Amino acid sequence: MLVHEDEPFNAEPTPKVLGRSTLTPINAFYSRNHGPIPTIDHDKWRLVVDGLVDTPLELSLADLKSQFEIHEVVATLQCAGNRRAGFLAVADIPGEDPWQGGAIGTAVWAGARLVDVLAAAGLADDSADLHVDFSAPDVSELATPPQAYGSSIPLSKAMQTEVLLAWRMNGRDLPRVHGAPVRVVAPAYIGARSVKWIDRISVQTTPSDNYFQATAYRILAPSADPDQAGPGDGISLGPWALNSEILTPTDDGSVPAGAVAVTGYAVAPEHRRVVRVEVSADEGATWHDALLDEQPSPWTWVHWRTNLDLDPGNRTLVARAWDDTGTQQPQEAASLWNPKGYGNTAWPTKTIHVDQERGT
Ligand SMILES: Nc1nc2c(c(=O)[nH]1)N[C@H]1C(S)=C(S)[C@@H](COP(=O)(O)O)O[C@H]1N2
Ligand SMILES: [Mo]
Repeated sequence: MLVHEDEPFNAEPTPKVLGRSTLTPINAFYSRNHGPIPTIDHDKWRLVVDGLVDTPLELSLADLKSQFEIHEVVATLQCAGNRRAGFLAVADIPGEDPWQGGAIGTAVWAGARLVDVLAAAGLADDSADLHVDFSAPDVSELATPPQAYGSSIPLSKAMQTEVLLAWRMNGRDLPRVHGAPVRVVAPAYIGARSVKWIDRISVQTTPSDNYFQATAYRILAPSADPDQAGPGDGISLGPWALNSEILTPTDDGSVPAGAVAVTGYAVAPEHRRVVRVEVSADEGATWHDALLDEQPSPWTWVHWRTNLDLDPGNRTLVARAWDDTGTQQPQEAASLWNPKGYGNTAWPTKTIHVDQERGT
């Protein structure tokens, strides 16, 4: 793992490791934290469900596991800061980790559906324009003022069957660093909404007023001073946008001339599919279709691969993904740059050295 920070712990796998499998092993799954990882006594843990519901609940872990049907969802989590490193050539982003393309991973999550828990709490009007607020106990000193982590999703998303209160990951009990005993999994939304160590769910008329919803995880205007940003500034992030990354070869890597294997991943926005990924070795003059691996579920990335016949020399590889609305990624990171460095979905590029073929 490439560790960006020890405290709070922030780390991502290397591209090679991430590219090894469609399902990311737990020990290769990125970890994104805003404060210390809490130690929670699973016997004492309670989940409160309150707000605009008829019958507020207080559930123990045993209650949650016994009163609700367990469901499995194979889903990708991706941090809004994934690929931020690609913004740094445009302009510096102080105070934020320079994530490469590894702030993303795919796991088999299992737990109760959020919609089932809301129904048990007697959610009155599931069609109303409401928000589901998530609270956690980990206190972040990075927030202004320092506060426990929280965020929210619209009720319309919370009602969807893919949104889980998960206590299992890849067939094992959810690890502490990934939110044990229970975390939210909100597929196709920025990772910040998949609140770990959740202890309270509240249905309310407004989005969370937590720092990490109201002030952070927003696209500020390029000219804005992030230190002056306050609640409501910029564009609040929820669903993510079409994105892709080249995993191999790696930047500055050397490969022998001939057939060079190029691999990576692509993710589509919710309710869309990645239908084409192209790779170019001549700055987009010509493109080669990559083969798409099987996608385990509509809520995951797709891995892709192709071989390019490359002569010796320095080459820049470029990739771009298309979804089933005919949309493809923006070309330039400069066109997306924002002061907190969220949502870099520009064409990924890798500069490589193609050596003489062995034996020539
Ligand atoms: N309680 C809590 N939940 C949290 C966070 C956090 O710091 N505290 N980080 C969020 C962010 S920004 C991301 S990208 C994901 C990362 O989940 P992971 O560490 O399991 O990969 O958790 C989200 N949930
Ligand atoms: Mo994140």
